[in-house]
Amino acid sequence: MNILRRRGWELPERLVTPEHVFLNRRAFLAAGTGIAALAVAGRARAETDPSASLYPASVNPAFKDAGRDVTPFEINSTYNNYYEFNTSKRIYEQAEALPIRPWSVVIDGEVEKPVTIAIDDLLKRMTLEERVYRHRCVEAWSMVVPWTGFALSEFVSLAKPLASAKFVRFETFNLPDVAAGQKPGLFSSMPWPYVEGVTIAEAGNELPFMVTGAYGKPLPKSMGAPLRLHLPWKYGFKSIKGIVRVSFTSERPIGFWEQLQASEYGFWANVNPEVAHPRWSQASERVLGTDEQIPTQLFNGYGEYVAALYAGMEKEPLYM
Ligand SMILES: Nc1nc2c(c(=O)[nH]1)N[C@H]1C(S)=C(S)[C@@H](COP(=O)(O)O)O[C@H]1N2
Ligand SMILES: [Mo]
Repeated sequence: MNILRRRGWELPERLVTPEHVFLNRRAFLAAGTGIAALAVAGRARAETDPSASLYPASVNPAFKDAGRDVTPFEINSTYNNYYEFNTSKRIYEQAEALPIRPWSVVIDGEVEKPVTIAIDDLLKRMTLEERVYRHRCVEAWSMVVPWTGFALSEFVSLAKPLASAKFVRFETFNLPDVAAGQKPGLFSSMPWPYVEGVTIAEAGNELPFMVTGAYGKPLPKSMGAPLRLHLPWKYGFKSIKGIVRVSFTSERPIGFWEQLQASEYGFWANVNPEVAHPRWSQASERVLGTDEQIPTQLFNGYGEYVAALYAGMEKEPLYM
């Protein structure tokens, strides 16, 4: 297990990370000692989380198997992109400081009636299920996660958007006192809060999943608790974590990464092995927690669900 982990960590994600601040190697190795602490914190949380009794939820048979091994929890919950905390992959200890109760989500913009809903009320109103999804980061690594959550389309029905709503815009918390990466000065060029968006048509697709749990338990903070999105056919940066606001808009939202570097990270960001990132190939991916390098699939293998969304849109930069 140790060897498996160490190998996964030592693989050269630093060569392909989108950030320009590379990980300090000594800090990186030192972080390994925090695993046991995380396991303890995770257990404590599972006992105190008011939503704990909702897990595990029943598995959606259409998504019970992603065709690859599920990435071990210990790896997945300790290897994360969450720039609010810092730009390394080792944010899980810092993320524990995020208060996730009380937590509410604002629904506003082009809707019949803007509302603010407490996370536990939202959980009661939505149909929770488990789905095993593949995740492909733009940095050319991938993982497989048994998520628990509800369909974004069910959330959209709850929000009752107006006909003028063409996009759904998601926003993460902005808490510089808790999340050091958001402190002015440190990474002050970063356009906080983190924002992402999809079209209304994409939001109505079967795949987009509002995630509240993973591995049959409430979601670890490192993975975006208490609410994150997962869009399995798009590069991972679209799958925004720590959501506090969902707005329905007539204008296309500009995502965090698009704002930082529009020439490399666009609105659509659909996975395509044939369209290279300006600085690296997207043809294959490293399987997190293993030494394996496997071919990347168009739409991350979810084309049967989503390809029709993009018919006639060949002029759009669909794959960056
Ligand atoms: N708020 C927020 N959401 C985010 C990110 C982030 O830095 N901040 N990183 C994204 C990226 S690049 C990836 S690959 C996934 C990682 O999710 P994971 O930590 O559960 O593996 O979260 C995405 N969502
Ligand atoms: Mo990513």
